[in-house]
Amino acid sequence: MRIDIITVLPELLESPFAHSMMKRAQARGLLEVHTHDLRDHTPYKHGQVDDYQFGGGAGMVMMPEPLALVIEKLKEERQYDEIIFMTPDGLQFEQKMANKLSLAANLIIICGHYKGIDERIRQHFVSMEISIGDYVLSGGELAAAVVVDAVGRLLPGVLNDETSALSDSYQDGVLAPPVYTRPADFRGWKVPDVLLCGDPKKIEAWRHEQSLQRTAERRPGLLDNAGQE
Ligand code: 6GU
Repeated sequence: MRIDIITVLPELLESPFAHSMMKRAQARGLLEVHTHDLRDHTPYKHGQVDDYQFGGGAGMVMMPEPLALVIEKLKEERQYDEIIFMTPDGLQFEQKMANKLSLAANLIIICGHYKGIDERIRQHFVSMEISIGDYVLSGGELAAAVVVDAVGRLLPGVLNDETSALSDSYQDGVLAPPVYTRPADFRGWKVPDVLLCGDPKKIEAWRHEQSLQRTAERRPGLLDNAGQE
């Protein structure tokens, strides 16, 4: 998969993909992340990429021309499955969306700043708008990093234990069960006996029950949708 990220703050996107799983995904040739500094593509002087909004009001808006130029240049080079705009008024990002996006070959992600981007770019270029939650970030970069991480780890071959993505919280619509490691007795706080019993069926049953219990307590709404799709 190839992901092209358009941003005014490319530095913000260096570290998130330089470590751990995302680093491995790229080293294995399974994921390519390319960031594009919008200021390198603007036809305006002094790297200008934003301007006052028509009709007045506080806050700058990202101009359409620089964005259109980068997007068009990328589209000449390959076909994109989605052109995504990161915005707090987008569709709420969730695991199902990550699963779907992980099947794409090429994605463009546009990071918004200031008051947002000129509406005409959304109308004529953007195919999908994503928000990562009901709060406002100062720009789309951190949100884009969240999406790339969630999608990138699902690419076949990225996880060492192929089954482990399947047992993630949310993957079957329920939260993951609690996990323990050594020592079995830590300050008198003991690991549940069942995990030490050696019977995989019993352990699986316990984990399933814990998942359901945890989901019922913390996110009861998830159970209404569990098992669908
Ligand atoms: Cl995608 N962008 C910004 N700026 N804020 C957000 C967001 C995105 N998702 C939640 N808050």
